[in-house]
Amino acid sequence: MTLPRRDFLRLSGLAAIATSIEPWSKSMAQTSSASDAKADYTVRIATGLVELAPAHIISTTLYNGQFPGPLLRFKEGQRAVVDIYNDTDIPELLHWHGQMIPSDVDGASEEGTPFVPAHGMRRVSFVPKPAGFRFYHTHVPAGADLNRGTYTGQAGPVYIEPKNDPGAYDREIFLTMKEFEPSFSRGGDMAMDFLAGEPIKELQQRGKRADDEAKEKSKGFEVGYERFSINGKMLGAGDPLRVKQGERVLFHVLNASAGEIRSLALPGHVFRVVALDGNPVPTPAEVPVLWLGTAERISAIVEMNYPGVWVLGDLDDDDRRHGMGIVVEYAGRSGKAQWVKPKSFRWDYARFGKAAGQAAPPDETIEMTIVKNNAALNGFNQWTLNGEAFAMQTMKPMVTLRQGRRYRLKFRNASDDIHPLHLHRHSFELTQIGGKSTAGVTKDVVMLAGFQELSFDFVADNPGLTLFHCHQQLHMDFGFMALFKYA
Ligand SMILES: [Cu+2]
Repeated sequence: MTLPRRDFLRLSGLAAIATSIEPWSKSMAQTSSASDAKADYTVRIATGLVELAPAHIISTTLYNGQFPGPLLRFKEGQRAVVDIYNDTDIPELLHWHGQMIPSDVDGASEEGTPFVPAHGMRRVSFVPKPAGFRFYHTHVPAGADLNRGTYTGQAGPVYIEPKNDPGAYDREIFLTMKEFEPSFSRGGDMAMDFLAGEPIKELQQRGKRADDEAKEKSKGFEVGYERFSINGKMLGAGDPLRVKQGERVLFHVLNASAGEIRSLALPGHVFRVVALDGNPVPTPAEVPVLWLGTAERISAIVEMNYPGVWVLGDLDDDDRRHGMGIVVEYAGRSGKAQWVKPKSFRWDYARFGKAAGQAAPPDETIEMTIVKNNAALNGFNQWTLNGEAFAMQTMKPMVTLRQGRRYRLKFRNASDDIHPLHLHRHSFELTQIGGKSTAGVTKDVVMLAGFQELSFDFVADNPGLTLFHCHQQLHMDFGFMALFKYA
C-alpha cells in the first residue's frame, strides 16, 4: 500500500533535519569536543534477524542486532555518553523514554533533537535521571509504513540505578513484551472493559456526533500482528525462567508494543506492584494481573510459593497461542506448562496512590478533548485535540508553559479507544482517574479509557520544547500529538 502520507512524512522528516542543524550547532560543538572520550555505550541501528521460534525468524530493524536491545544501566546523576550509529537508509531518532533530559538529546525531532543520519552517527551525552526503570525506542513516524517506527524491533530496557537501593528481593528479571509482523485491518479486538471507571454520557454523545458528521462511515484502519513474544521469544521457544521455591523475584515488565495494550498473569501467584513507569508507588499493592498500556512499565515482586511449571502470559488466549508468554519453571519440576485463566480484575491506578491523598492544587488547568474522525485520512482515522490535529509541517506549539508552574491537564476522551498518553521530559502525578481523585502516583504514560476523563499534574521544571502524544504509533502519526514550549 502506498499512500501520499508516507512520502509526506519522509519529506517532513528531512525538512526537520535541515532546520535542526542551526539551532543545535552549539550542542553539536560541545559533543564533538568530547569525541576523544570513550562512550559508555554504543548502540547500532541496523536490519537484523530475530529468532522468535525455530520456525519463525523475522527480519526487522534492531539495536545491536538483538531484540530487545541491550539493557543499558546508568547511574543516577552520573553523566553518560552514548554513541548511536545508524546503518539504515533512513534518518533515525533514539528516544530516552521517561528521562528528564534536554530537548536536543531526548530523541524527538519535534523538540529539535537532530536525527542520527542514515549511515551516520551521533554522540549524545546527558545526565541520566530519575532513577528507575526507563527504556529507549525509536521516535520516527511510521505513517502507513509498517517497517518503520515502533513497528520495528527498536526498543530496549534502561535501568537507572538509584544512589541507594532498598532491594527487598532476591533477583531481578527484565521482561519486554512485543508483537511482530504487523498488518492493517479494518476493526480490531482490543480489550476495553478492564479499566476502572464508567463511560461518561456526554463524551459518548460527543463521539456519536463526530461519527455522524464524518464523511467516511466506516472505521479507519487498525494494526494487528501475527507473532507475539516476551524477550524476543514466542511462548515455549526460549529458555524458561527457572525459579526456586521461596525466591522473591522482582520483575521489570515493559510493554514495547507499537500500539497494543498487554496483560500478564502467573497462575497461583500475585504481583506486588512496587513501581509504575519506574517510579516507586506510595502504596505497593498485590494484584492478580498486570495491565500495561503501550510504553508503560511495571516493577512487581512475585514470591515464588506455588511450585509447578506455569505460563506467565497474556490473558488474551489468541495472543498467548501466538506467543505472548514465557514459561516459569520451579526447580525439580517438569512437564507441560500450565495456564489458568485468572478471575476478571479491573485495573485501577488509584489503588497504588496515597491512602487519603489530595494532590497540591494546580496553578493552571488545561482541558483537552480528544475526538476521532473516522477514516478521514486515506482510510486512516484522524485524531484531534481540541479540534486540532498536530501538523508536522508547522510544528506549532499548542501550549506555552511558564517555568516553575504546576499544570493540570484534564483529558476528555470522546472516542471508544484507550489512549496511552505520554509526556516527554517530565513525569506527572495522577490526580483524577476512573471517576476518582488520587495523588502520589507518578508516571510518564497513563491509559485513558474510552469515553472517560483523567487529569494529571506536572511541574514545568525542564525548559525546552516538550512533546505530548498518544503512544499508539497509529494515533500519534495521524494527529494525536501536541508540542509544549516554555515562555
Ligand atoms: Cu491513542
